[in-house]
Amino acid sequence: MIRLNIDNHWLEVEKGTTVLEATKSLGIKIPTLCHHPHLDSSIGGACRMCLVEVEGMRALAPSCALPATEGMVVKTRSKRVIQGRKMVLDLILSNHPLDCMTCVAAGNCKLQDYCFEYGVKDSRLRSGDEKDYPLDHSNKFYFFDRNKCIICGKCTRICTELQQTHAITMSGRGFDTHVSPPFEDPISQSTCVSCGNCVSACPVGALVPRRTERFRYWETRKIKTTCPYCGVGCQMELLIKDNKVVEVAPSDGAANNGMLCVKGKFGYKFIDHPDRLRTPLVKKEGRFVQATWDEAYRLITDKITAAKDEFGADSIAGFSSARCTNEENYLFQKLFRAVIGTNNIDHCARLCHASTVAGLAATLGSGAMTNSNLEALGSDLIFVTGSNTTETHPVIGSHIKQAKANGASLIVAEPREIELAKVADVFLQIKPGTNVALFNGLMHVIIKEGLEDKDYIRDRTENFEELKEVMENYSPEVVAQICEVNKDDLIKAARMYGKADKGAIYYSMGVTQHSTGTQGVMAVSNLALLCGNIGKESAGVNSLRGQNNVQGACDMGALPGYYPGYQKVFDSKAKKKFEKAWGRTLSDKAGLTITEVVNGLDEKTIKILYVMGENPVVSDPDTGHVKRALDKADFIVVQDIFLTETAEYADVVLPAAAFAEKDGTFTNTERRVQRIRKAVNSPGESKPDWVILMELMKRLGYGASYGGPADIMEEIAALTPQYGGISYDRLEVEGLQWPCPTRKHPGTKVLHREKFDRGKGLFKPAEYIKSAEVPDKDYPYIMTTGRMLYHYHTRSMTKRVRGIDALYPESYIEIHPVTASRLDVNDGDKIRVSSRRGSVVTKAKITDGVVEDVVFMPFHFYEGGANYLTNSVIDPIAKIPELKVSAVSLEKL
Ligand SMILES: Nc1nc2c(c(=O)[nH]1)N[C@H]1C(S)=C(S)[C@@H](COP(=O)(O)OP(=O)(O)OC[C@H]3O[C@@H](n4cnc5c(=O)[nH]c(N)nc54)[C@H](O)[C@@H]3O)O[C@H]1N2
Ligand SMILES: Nc1nc2c(c(=O)[nH]1)N[C@H]1C(S)=C(S)[C@@H](COP(=O)(O)OP(=O)(O)OC[C@H]3O[C@@H](n4cnc5c(=O)[nH]c(N)nc54)[C@H](O)[C@@H]3O)O[C@H]1N2
Ligand code: SF4
Ligand code: SF4
Ligand code: SF4
Ligand SMILES: [Mo]
Repeated sequence: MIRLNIDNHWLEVEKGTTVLEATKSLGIKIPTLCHHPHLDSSIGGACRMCLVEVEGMRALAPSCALPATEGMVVKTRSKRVIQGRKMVLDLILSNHPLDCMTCVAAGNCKLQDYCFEYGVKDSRLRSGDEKDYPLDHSNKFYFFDRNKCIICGKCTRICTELQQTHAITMSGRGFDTHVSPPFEDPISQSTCVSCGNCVSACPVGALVPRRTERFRYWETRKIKTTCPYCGVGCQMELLIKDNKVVEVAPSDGAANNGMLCVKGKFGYKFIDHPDRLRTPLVKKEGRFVQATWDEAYRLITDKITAAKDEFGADSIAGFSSARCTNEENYLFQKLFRAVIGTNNIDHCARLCHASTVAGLAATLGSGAMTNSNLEALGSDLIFVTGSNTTETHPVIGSHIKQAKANGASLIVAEPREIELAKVADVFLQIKPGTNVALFNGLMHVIIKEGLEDKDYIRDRTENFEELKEVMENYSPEVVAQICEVNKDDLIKAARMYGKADKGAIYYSMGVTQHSTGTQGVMAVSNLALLCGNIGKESAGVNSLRGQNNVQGACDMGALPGYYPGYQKVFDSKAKKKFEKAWGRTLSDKAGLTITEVVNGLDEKTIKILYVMGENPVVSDPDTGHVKRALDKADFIVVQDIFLTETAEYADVVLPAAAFAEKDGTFTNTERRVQRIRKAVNSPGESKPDWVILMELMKRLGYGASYGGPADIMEEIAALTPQYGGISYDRLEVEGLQWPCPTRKHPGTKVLHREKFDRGKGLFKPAEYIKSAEVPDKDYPYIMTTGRMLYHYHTRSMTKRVRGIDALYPESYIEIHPVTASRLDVNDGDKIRVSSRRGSVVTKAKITDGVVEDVVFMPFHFYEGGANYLTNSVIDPIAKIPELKVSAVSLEKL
């Protein structure tokens, strides 16, 4: 510790603390323009606004870059300091336009605030030459006004050090120093990914978001909430004017370190979109007509009661929603289990991490991400496989790139040359569907070379001998051939992972969405156990959960075999516990999964389907089959915020409130339960999902009365051991990571530290099995599917965000240049893609990011949609469909 004196107060701070940081603990506010809490302070000091006077030093020093030293005496408000800061402002103003009256940043401009505070009206140094640079408004989400730039360097440092995109830099020298992409192109021509982190940080009006509303910052109020898109769970503030969200600002939460991606920062215009559902709709003679809530509820309860009487409760099924809150998912499964009487509830986790839940539950005893978002920063090796992290979990992707830039090694195993592959130390461009062989090959080398963690294996695991025996067959030669990778690269990767001290694995859909998905997950788990990487900080098996609340929807029991907290429906003790709590007899028969429900509709064993916040017509495999199945249903309810492609098949559509219009909690990928908060009123007569569900429960004769989501959380905490200590008052301060069993428990950062949930970690050796469909003469290409940065799933939200829709309005397929020339196809040409399930027309996107016989399609689009082609064959254990491998043919149109 170091003792120093600031403004006549002695205080102790840790070594390495800057004077600026030290002043904070005294509540002293020092003005800053270029300072950012997550940027490296050793290279700060560009704007010099934070000047302080230090006894014994002749010149004033910028406090943000000044390390505290023993006995230092600092003055932050002396006359000299004030003079110095005024001089800085004077200099900045000397060539800054004085148009605060019309500047959109007014009220959110630090320069304006400090000029007011220090009484600086104009500059004595003004040259008279007004700058007249053209605006760069090439980016769809923000613009850059060089005239207002004070060259503080914050934006370029954020883009480089934090975002790690290197899209903008400081160009020119002396008076000509300015911000621009490396080659002075417009920003849209750079590698910019529109994350907006530079925009949020700009202290003046030089980088500003494009606006659709006119507002002044002082007219807005701010509500802290959680991003409604991906599972990173970024914390953000919604700026509200007149019941409208007019801007979003990042918040410094433990999940995101103050960063956002383009969807969180700029993807909010769906909230007040005119397409929002405003009233219940009932289909009459094939057309939707507006209905009252009473009519809609009555119709639903009549149909449910009749189907239950005639065909039994198991003829009814529900799809819950990873977009909805924990409280809503809890009520949805309670409605089905306790009120309707069936376990037929599932949600999109089935198409997503069902294999993780099954695979990790078998090997570790708990199917959740073992470590936490920010731990990537401390890893010395990161192995990313089947996760396009920079596009699908962008903020975690940036943290991985930060770790790499700070010296960590990076291995990427992927069929496509994704952004992380470009900076990886080893890139294994594997053939889709060969994960198990690859992971086995890595283990083979690690065992052969004695790099396994012998103590860990002895103390914390079981069944190593069997693993060793099975891995024997996966020599680098064999594996290199199966995966179509270079043998030496494979060996190099195995050595790197085997020797790492803190080796973290990050994986997602490229591992799970296969007919052998569970084996793929178990193989990942084997690899991590083999090297003692589970239960350790900055290591682990990090299954990146996809949706904002898919972790929570699973935790809440929106799964056919589990009550909340993964308590099994066929476990008589668990059943009794819930029967007592809910006052109803429950079914001990595991319900049907999404894929089985679709088949059930097709076979007419399922009569009624209730879909809350999912869009299976676009997201489920084999769209043709899904549509035929939905056509056969007796009655469909869809509860959504928009009239989706699935809602078109509904008999009743219920309008729900979106994330910004209700209270609740989401659980992010690192198991952190975080609040969302009502910021605006929902449109028309729409209601929060929890209100709709509660009213339906009542009308079906079940006494449910919750004053609000906090009450529902109380019930959840009482019945779900992992959530036992979670309550709204605790969440006010910061999100909590489960397991958090008691009110005093601080939450859990790293799982399996001392022991595994199942006791010992179990090696479950898996053999490589080919994908269900392999290319042949008729369908010679392997098609894999997935996502891209800007769009989110079935686009119900992102297609309604103007900038995003303008960038990516339609479906496309990535094909290799050699394949394209073989087919005589040019970039942008129309192309027909066919599989055994169907045929679509899309556009060719030529890229050498894929290999010659592999093509990639994003599944976001309904027109020309990938899922008309995908294979609905499932993994027999997890019942997840093989969305990552199907055989297709290509034809130029
Ligand atoms: N922008 C955006 N972000 C999202 C989403 C979104 O729709 N848009 N959705 C969210 C959801 S729910 C999820 S689940 C996550 C998914 O996040 P990711 O899993 O990262 O996304 P995908 O693009 O489906 O697949 C990841 C990668 O797997 C690769 N892959 C394909 N086949 C194989 C294989 O056989 N082996 C290996 N090792 N890799 C393979 C693909 O090339 C792809 O780059 O993203 C979440 N984040
Ligand atoms: N080919 C292919 N297909 C895939 C995948 C793939 O990689 N390849 N990935 C799969 C995966 S991992 C996933 S997770 C699924 C996702 O599949 P879905 O969950 O079906 O996709 P979303 O578009 O997220 O659907 C969510 C719906 O919820 C609505 N919504 C949003 N907020 C609310 C709310 O507060 N209340 C209510 N009631 N509704 C709301 C949205 O408007 C949207 O219609 O797709 C799967 N499909
Ligand atoms: S654009 Fe803003 S953040 Fe970037 S250097 Fe200029 S004033 Fe600083
Ligand atoms: S928006 Fe993001 S990627 Fe683009 S310049 Fe700014 S920080 Fe860099
Ligand atoms: S990384 Fe995910 S949670 Fe964060 S802003 Fe982007 S979409 Fe939202
Ligand atoms: Mo997902």
